[in-house]
Amino acid sequence: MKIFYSENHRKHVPPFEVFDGGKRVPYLENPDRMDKILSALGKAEWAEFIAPSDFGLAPIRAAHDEDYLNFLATCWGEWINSDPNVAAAPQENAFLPATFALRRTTRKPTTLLGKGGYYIMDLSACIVEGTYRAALSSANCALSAAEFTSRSGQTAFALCRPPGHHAGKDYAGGYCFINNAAVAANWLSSKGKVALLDIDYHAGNGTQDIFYERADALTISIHGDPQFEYPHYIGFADEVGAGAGLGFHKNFPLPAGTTDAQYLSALDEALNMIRNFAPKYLILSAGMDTFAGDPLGSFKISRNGFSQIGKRISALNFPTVIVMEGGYANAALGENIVTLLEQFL
Ligand code: SP5
Ligand code: ZN
Repeated sequence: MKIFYSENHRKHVPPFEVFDGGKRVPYLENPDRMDKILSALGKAEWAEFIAPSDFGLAPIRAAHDEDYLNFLATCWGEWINSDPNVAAAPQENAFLPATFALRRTTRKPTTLLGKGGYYIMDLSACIVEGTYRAALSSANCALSAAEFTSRSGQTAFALCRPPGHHAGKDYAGGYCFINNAAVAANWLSSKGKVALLDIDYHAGNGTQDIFYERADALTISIHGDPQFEYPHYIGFADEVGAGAGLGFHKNFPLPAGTTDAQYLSALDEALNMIRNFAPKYLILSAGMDTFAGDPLGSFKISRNGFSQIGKRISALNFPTVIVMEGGYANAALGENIVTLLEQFL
């Protein structure tokens, strides 16, 4: 299996994030995640690593707002110039606003911190010097995998970091800046219908946002119920698309403690919807934070559960682009993703 991966993520290492309650904790979405995955894939003789090609900004602009992308591109430079304390200790600092746009006011702010609160939804999308470059490379991994899949009809894995599925048209959040899966899906959509299935523990709010009014892409997310779980404001069962996209989005909010069996029954329903939609391509947003031991999750998915999940998705038999999303139980992360990928060989 072709694995598209870039080392450029290593410069995106925010020194902290802020949890609910204002607690500063070490950044959970860290390069060690990739090291664990690389080490597990290194033992798999089927894994073939390829550096991504540079697709330029056009396919990223096609899924995201231009002013938002300009903000991402210039944020760190402006931040470091705005405060001598940041310039004196850049490694200990991150750009992280503390004031957020109330219900997305239509007035666009002009100051850096104003833009921060307008374009960022939470305190885990910290921007540091290497963030923008890492995010571009991550999107290029997804695009390169999509190109390979469209050319060969074979399944490919985009080993993306940072992840993407919380990033909407014009906002960052939940460790995500550019929505890698959505950029790749939009790129593929010129060649035929695309289904996006999101199995990350958290609702794929960004992907939902980007495709909400489109009928040429079916988006489905299976996740912890936003009634109790992040991202709290989106991912409910009654959100089913709008306008031309009505009926082309589906959320499966599941309770805390969800077991393999409960999960697989929701997955089967999702897979039936995908079969009926009959896409030309499938994009799988593969977050592994449904794992029983994940520090951000509440589900009880086992290693065997991941193999069942992979087996059922793979049985759809669509050319599939698997895109890495979350997963923070680093010690088990490598084996978990390899278990999922093996079902597609
Ligand atoms: C891609 C992805 O999985 N992003 C997830 C971002 C979640 N950020 C919110 C963190 C909320 C922290 N809650 C602490 C729960 C500790 N049990
Ligand atoms: Zn997640």
